[in-house]
This record gives sequence, C-alpha cells and structure tokens, in this order.
Amino acid sequence: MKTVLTYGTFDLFHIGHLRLLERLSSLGDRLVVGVSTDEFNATKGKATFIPYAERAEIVANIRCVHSVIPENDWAQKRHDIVRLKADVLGMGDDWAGKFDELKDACEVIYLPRTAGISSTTIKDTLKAV
Ligand code: C2G
Repeated sequence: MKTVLTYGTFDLFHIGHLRLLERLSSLGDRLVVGVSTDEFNATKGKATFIPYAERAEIVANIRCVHSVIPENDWAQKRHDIVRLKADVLGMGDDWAGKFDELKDACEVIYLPRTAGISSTTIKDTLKAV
C-alpha cells in the first residue's frame, strides 16, 4: 500500500486545493491529508474564515482523500511519516525545498501550484465586495 501524505490549511476550499489533492492521490493507493488546526494556523499568522472542524470535514469528504489528520505543529511530519508508513510527502511548489530534510524518511515532491487562485485572493475579493 503506497501512502501519500500532504498538509495544508485548505481554507475556503478551491480548485487549486482539489487539483493538488487529485494529483497527489494519483501517485499512490491512499492519500492522507494533515489539515492545520486553528491554533496552528494562528502560529502561521494565517487567520482562517472556516474553522478547523469544517475544513477537516470538507477535505475528508473529497473523493480522492483516504483520511484526515490534524496538523498541530511544523515538527510532526517526521512522526506522521513513520506512524503512517508514508512513501511520499507531497506539497505545492510554493513549499519547494522546505521539507527536503525529510528525504531520508520518504520521497519528498513539490507539484506546481494551480495559477490564479488562492484562499487569500478569495478573501481579498470578498472584502472588496
Ligand atoms: N495549492 C496549490 N495551488 C493553489 C493554492 C494552493 O497547489 N492555487 C497547494 C499549496 O501549495 C499547498 C496546498 O495546496 O500544498 C494547501 O495550500 P494551503 O491551504 O494554502 O496550505 P498552507 O497554508 O500552505 O499550509 O505544513 C504545511 C502547511 O500546513 C501548508
């Protein structure tokens, strides 16, 4: 069983999130997604519109997602890779290089982001309305 692991906030879930999850899912047999908790997001300086419980429920119900775990801190990835026996850690390439120190634990890949959409631009557009 090839396990792919990724992490994110997934606020205001949009096509860029979906395209990434679909591409990652196609790389293995199951895709596990770490969804950032509200508390962890506060440390990232990222206020979210949608609370963690709803973000996690939305992601958990995406057809290509096998399961969701909470992301509580930056340092949990290595533990999750071992615990879940993850073969691949995949992120969008805005994170390129940031998780290379985990290459001893699993394959680490960065996929091109979907251009033209982000939770931030959606929020800014909503504010301007
Ligand atoms: N993404 C993408 N295309 C977009 C927007 C986002 O491919 N247009 C990808 C990002 O590169 C990321 C994932 O979707 O891999 C989730 O994006 P965010 O919800 O913005 O997550 P982020 O705040 O980057 O948190 O420990 C890692 C962090 O939790 C990642």
